[in-house]
Amino acid sequence: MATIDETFDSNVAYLTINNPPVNALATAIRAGLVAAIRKAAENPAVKAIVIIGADKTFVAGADIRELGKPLQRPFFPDVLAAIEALTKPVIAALHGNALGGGLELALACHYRVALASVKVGLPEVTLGLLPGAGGTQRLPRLVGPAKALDMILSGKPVDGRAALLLGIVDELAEGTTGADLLQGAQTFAHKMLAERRRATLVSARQDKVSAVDPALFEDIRSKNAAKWRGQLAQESIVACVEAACTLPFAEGMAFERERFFALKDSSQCKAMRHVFFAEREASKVPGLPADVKARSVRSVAIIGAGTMGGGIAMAFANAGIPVTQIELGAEALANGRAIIENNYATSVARGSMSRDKAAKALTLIKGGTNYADIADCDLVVEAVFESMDIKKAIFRKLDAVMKPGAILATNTSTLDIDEIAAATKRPEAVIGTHFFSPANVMKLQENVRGAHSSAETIASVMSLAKKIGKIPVLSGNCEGFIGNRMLYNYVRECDFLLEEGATPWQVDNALKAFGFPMGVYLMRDLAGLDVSWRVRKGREATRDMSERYSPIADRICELGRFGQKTGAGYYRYDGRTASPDPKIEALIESVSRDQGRTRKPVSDEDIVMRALCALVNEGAKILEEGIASRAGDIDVIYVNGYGFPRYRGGPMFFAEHEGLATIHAHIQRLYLEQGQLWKPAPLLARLAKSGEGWSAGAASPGSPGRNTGVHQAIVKQ
Ligand code: 3H9
Repeated sequence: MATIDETFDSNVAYLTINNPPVNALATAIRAGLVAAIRKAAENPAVKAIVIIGADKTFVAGADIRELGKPLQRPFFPDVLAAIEALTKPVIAALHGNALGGGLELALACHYRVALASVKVGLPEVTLGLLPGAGGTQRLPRLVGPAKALDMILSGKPVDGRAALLLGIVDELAEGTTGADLLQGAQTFAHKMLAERRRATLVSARQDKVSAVDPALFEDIRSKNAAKWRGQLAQESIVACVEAACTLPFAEGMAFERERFFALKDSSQCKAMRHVFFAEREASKVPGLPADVKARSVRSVAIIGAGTMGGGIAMAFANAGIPVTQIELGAEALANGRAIIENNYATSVARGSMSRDKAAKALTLIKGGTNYADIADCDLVVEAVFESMDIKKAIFRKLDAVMKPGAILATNTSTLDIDEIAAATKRPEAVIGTHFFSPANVMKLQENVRGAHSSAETIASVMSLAKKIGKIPVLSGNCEGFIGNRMLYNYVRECDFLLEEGATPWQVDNALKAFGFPMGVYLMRDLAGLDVSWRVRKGREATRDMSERYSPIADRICELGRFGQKTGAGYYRYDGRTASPDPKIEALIESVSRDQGRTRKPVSDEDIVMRALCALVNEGAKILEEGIASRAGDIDVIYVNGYGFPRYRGGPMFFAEHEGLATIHAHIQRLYLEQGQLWKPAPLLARLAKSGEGWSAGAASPGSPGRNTGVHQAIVKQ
């Protein structure tokens, strides 16, 4: 129940916002606030008002679910105007999160008292929005337009101490609990009353927003033009903060309101709200018994101190979990350690991590060469070279030494979890934990359940991923799992487009214009072309020769061009700067000639649609097979692991937004033109006909192991 709980104690009314879990400002809360404020205003015994959040937090903002519908009265800016207009002092007491509308509410109060641990910020930009209840008008008046822009454009919160220094809060309360905060707010309220102090309303302050050099806004616009291309919220945020510096408060509010509504109703905001909820839903596994408990993981071992092993070790150490890395010899360990040290030094130099935190994390990472040293660890993650034989040998050893109850995880990005698990006598403890590079930075963790992974093992890795700040998604077991299986199709079609008339730079630019941070070919050059070449050579004997295959990547590797690290790949490089290479254009043209193809101009729209339809068609198969539980899981993987623009919501959201019938018609056309590889996924065909969305087509939730059953059928094909 969303309520405002009202209590009264020696001249002060306490209004407690109670709407678990995050005290979002739903309609009932806004209405409750208006009523409670009116009552307190009319009660002569009340001399001051404290607004506080129930339980562990103030307010995480507007109720995001309500943003998808027409907004209901009382409108939020009106509620805030009523609070600001009160003649009795109103004190916001902040703990936990004071985000978005939560901070806007606090800024409309006359004073702010906070715990040092509070997080205050305006993260609306992460939802494709701007603060729509005065945040763009009040915050610049408190902290100046430059800092306000920094906070609103990044969406990043600051803690209580930083907020105090910035002038966002007036005083920090001693202690760490909600009770401490209440005590602090009470003391503050009595001090205000005793001193008969009158606060200056934030909306009335002009010192920080008058005579601001307009160059500030032009600078920000021009510096970020490339980064913001295609996105709507950022430019509107700059315009609103500029309005705070040029217009009277009331006019600035009206300007903000107009821009807020334009964004709220945009497809970008809808896409980002979809991703927000999909990210939270992804960690909930359908079909897991309700009473299953995640095991507590207090120590982790990593097999392999290469790039992935090192990144994974850092991810655990950053969350305070001790890690032991195992390598074959002292030299490999020392090399791995040096890379980790260097990575931490870079983070400290960039200011993204404090020196203390980096030093502490480093002390948590140890190395060794003896498996016996890790026998007592709660979890071991194997992160070695992608070779089934090597992985099986490692899992045999792990099975022999690890204590009963330990979780045995593999970081494989493609290999069969069941085959790896079969090398042990405890397949129920084996699971995939697919991290993305750099593993200490990338948020996605694609966990892969095998046929025998126990519910406890699954629950444990899903919960642990959240503890270390990752976004976990559970995949079934098939080649490439969700992410790489789809990527394979996407890359394949881009290669075919090269043969048909496009160039790598045209493909890359078209995908970048769609919103990917990097096109396919720059990405492949950066990752290195040699590894996948080796994989392709390994599969050559079993490849289906009747299927279309592009030899372009192989031909480039045959020239010793392995990407950026060799100074040449699809592009040629001057340091890290890539430029188109006529030699590659000639090579592609010769491949087209060899195949007897007449090259034709390909439009950027065709490139994007073909690449995206390749993702969607495979995504639909993955959904129907139950490899993914929900379309949203696929979107979460693509947004957080593959650079799919968040403001487009992920490939499955994109398809639904375009209309599944439209996407199906496009794929059907490609099927007629290109053949079997484009056979429309049966689920897509069905939904296109019925007019339903993806939610009508996901495989019904089953018990753990359901997906692997599907996988076995795939492997046999
Ligand atoms: C806004 O304020 C607009 C205004 O400027 C203008 C208005 C006119 N609404 O993340 P968690 C749910 S826009 C509804 O797992 P954590 C969430 O879905 C808003 N629901 O916890 C989840 O539900 P479930 C600006 C919300 O501890 C549960 O709460 N504010 C909201 O890891 C727990 O969430 C933001 O963008 C919400 N506002 O992190 C802040 N927030 O249990 C958005 C959360 O069913 N929120 N839920 O899966 C966050 O960043 C994080 O949730 C927070 C807690 C840091 C608060």
